[in-house]
Amino acid sequence: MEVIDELGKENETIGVAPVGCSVLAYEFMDIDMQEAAHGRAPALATAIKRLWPDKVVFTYQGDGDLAAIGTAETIHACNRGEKIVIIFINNGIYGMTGGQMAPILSG
Ligand SMILES: Cc1ncc(C[n+]2csc(CCOP(=O)(O)OP(=O)(O)O)c2C)c(N)n1
Ligand SMILES: [Mg+2]
Repeated sequence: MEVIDELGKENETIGVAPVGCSVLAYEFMDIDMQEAAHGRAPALATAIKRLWPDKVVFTYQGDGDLAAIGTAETIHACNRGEKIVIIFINNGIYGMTGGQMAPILSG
């Protein structure tokens, strides 16, 4: 949000939050937000960005969402070079469902 503030883009930013603890992100950011199905935020963000190329579009995804169920959507969005920002919240667990192990990415 600090970056959006600095850019002065509050009214031109659309965030995408999927299933997981990030599902309530719209409660914490005073910008337009869209819910995505589990793991599908990069696909939805792709559609939003292609519809409104002048908007700043980002996703806010946990590791269970991004790196487990959403691996394909994430890799393919990156491979296509979509002009979106993907924010990866890597807490190592599926927090929302009780702490099962999530894929751990490092490097
Ligand atoms: C299609 C589907 N599969 C499984 C679930 C159950 N589910 C809800 S949240 C979640 C994992 C969330 O983990 P993560 O993305 O790491 O978010 P965190 O809560 O850790 O921030 C799962 C598997 C679901 N809601 N929908
Ligand atoms: Mg997690």
